[in-house]
Amino acid sequence: MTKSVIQPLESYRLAQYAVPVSCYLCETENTFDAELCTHCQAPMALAHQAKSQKISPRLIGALGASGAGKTVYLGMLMDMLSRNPKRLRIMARGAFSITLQQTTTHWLSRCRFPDKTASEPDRWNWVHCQVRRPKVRQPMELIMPDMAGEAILEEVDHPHTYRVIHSFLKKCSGVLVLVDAVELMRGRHDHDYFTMKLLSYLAELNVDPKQSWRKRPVAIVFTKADQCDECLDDPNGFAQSHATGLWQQCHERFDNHRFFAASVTGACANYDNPREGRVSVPLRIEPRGIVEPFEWLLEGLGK
Ligand SMILES: Nc1nc2c(ncn2[C@@H]2O[C@H](COP(=O)(O)OP(=O)(O)O)[C@@H](O)[C@H]2O)c(=O)[nH]1
Ligand SMILES: [Mg+2]
Ligand SMILES: [Zn+2]
Repeated sequence: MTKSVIQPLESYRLAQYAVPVSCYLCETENTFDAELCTHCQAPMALAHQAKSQKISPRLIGALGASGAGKTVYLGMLMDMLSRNPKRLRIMARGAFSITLQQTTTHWLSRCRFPDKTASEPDRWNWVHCQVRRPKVRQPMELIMPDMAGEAILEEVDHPHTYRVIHSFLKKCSGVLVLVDAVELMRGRHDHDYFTMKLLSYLAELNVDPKQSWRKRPVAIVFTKADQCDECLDDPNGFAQSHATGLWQQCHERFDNHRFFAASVTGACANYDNPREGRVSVPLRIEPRGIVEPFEWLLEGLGK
């Protein structure tokens, strides 16, 4: 004998699927419960957060080759801003926005640098935060992802391979471009070429002159300045002498650019590990020049 069972008809659930949610980056419509955008893989949490706010968030990019120091820089920036409210007051939106800061400080406090960022977009850390500046009434909502250098290079070399990067940079209001100063000082130009490719990608991204990158703020940040006094003293002069092509391109294509130098550590030691090769160990955390490029960028956005 088969027992009769009452099966509740939950068709009201389907109604929720009838109202799509647009991805914040590429505007593709997704279902309300999608975690990542089906088109570009950006987290849909950004769209949900943006919908619940009056001000629409602006996008800020931290770009640079793999190993330039993006993860360490962004993690330290968020940590410094959240601890020094006199300069800029920052409030993370959504628990996911704290992970980058948490991981960076976790490893630095154990005298290690954080692991390399995975190249799959679904594994990147995104930061969505509200920033209040002294003497400015209106707060800003910002979104910053920590993208992998390999993915950025792949997109620059073969546009549209990483849709999330393409959509992001089209809509982005300003960028911090990180360049490894130590590599430049040693005469290795991989980071220099990478940055030049990236800047020409940006310059050619929007054909409409009204949306072009010419007027958007571009901060070039020389990282690992603890190992390169020359760039700490005069970042502009350092660019001119050690990254001439990059310096020229900035002058010709970006009206609103500036060179900066930054470092997270005061000193590092190196040792050879049979499994990982040469490993760099942060001995002292002594951040310098971390907040300045970000402050300058925010001023540029406000104009
Ligand atoms: N000396 C020095 N080395 C740094 C600094 N920041 C990063 N590094 C080194 O650069 C490596 C790559 O940093 P990471 O932030 O992961 O680079 P990303 O690939 O651009 O995200 C780290 O493992 C460190 O060895 C710094 O401020 N000073
Ligand atoms: Mg990284
Ligand atoms: Zn999307």
